[in-house]
Amino acid sequence: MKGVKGWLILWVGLTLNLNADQQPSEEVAFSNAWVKMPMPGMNMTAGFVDLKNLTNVELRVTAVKTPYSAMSELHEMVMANAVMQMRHVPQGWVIAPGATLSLVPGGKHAMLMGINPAFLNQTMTLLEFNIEGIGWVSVPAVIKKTTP
Ligand SMILES: [Cu+2]
Repeated sequence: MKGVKGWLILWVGLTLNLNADQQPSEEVAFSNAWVKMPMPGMNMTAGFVDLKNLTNVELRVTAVKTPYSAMSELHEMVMANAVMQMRHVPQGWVIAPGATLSLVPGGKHAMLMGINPAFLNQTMTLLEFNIEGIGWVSVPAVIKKTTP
């Protein structure tokens, strides 16, 4: 948990406006967007969504962010030495034309770190994804206390 205090300080003075960054997109369709409420005492969590490519070309998701996480990364779960491990995927993921990228518990996910304490009082947030050649697109995401 090194650096947590530094992240908290970064949040001081920031104004959170859930609507400011919203960019409706004709290139992608979102569904099932949600973010897990962090476990008590933790300041990291994960976000999930289905992201469909509505275009006729490949799209690459290259980054994720939210209004409440100081640092956010694209992660996936992989088996290494018979143990499930979480890995950062800096190159992101390609979505074929018409295909859907699913971020789900136990699989690919948006790793959200340095969670602003104000997040704990919210019921909604935004998941924002950077798509190569398009820019940032975002979807409102329900905050849930447990995995459904
Ligand atoms: Cu992760």
